[in-house]
Amino acid sequence: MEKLVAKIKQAKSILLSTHRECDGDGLGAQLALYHALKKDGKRVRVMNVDDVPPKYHFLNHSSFLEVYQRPHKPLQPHDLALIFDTNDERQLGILYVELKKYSKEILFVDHHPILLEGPSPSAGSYIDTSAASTGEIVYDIIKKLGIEMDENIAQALYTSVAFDTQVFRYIRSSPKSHIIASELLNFNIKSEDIHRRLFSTHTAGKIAFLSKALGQIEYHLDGRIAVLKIRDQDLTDHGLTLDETRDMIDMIMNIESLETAVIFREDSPNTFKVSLRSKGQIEVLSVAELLGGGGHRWAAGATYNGEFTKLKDITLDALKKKLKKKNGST
Ligand SMILES: [Mn+2]
Repeated sequence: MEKLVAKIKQAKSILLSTHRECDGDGLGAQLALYHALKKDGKRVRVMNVDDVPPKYHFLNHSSFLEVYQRPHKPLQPHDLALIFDTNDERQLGILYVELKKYSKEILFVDHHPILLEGPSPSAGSYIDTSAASTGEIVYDIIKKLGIEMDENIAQALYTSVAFDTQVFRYIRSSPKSHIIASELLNFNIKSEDIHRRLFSTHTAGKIAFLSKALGQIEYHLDGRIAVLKIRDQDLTDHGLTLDETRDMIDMIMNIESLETAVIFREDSPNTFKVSLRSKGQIEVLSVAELLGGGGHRWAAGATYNGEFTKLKDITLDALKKKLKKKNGST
């Protein structure tokens, strides 16, 4: 942390980014540091590889956040690039290739475990898997930089913390998320409004889609594993965006009998986004890695290219083996 903070202090020009299909954590973390570094007089650019989902527009980033896939000012050489909420360069796609050309140094600031198979994060990256959100880490960075908190920073950090903890449900057995939030609430941020914007943005189309999709859940191993396949076409038929399927797996995990769930989202023929969750009896990170992905021990994912039947077999076999091993039966 000290080394990271020293590098931020030294850098005059900094670019901030996060993983593709950004979420409230990565986005909140990068925006919080943007506001803080601007106050500190740095030259800062915020650039993501793809569009920010509309539900985050309350963060008022449109005047400065640039999207690589959209028209943007050409990249200029900068001292430091910081990438939040991932340590896997593939999560930035083509933007990472560009950043390598223009950055004196690229560092990841993250709370995901480093992948056993896959690219290693650049040397000097800061990864703390005990942090419940990347926002928690950025809070520490801002404190160590000695930059005073304000409303803009507080709103962005609160978004990070509330998003990744799902409003303080998943705090990794630490009081830190609550302690940080209690400080942020001293600023004029509308916490209940933020909770609604993050988690209560269902459209009628989404409910119609859910009523259809949830009826197709398959259960395995006495209801301990749930499997659901959703199709790109069903999403577009109901006017949904990809971001709107992100919370489906967490919804399914509310089923009491479940230990683990998997959603296969077909994005194009033979391309699937796989989401895995576990309540903690088994880890699902290695299953995601088996499919070429990554994530956390109990929440992980992958993008898989290939036939669905093969993908489903590999995934279910791995999950069943783990659960059976855990329960001492064959
Ligand atoms: Mn995160």
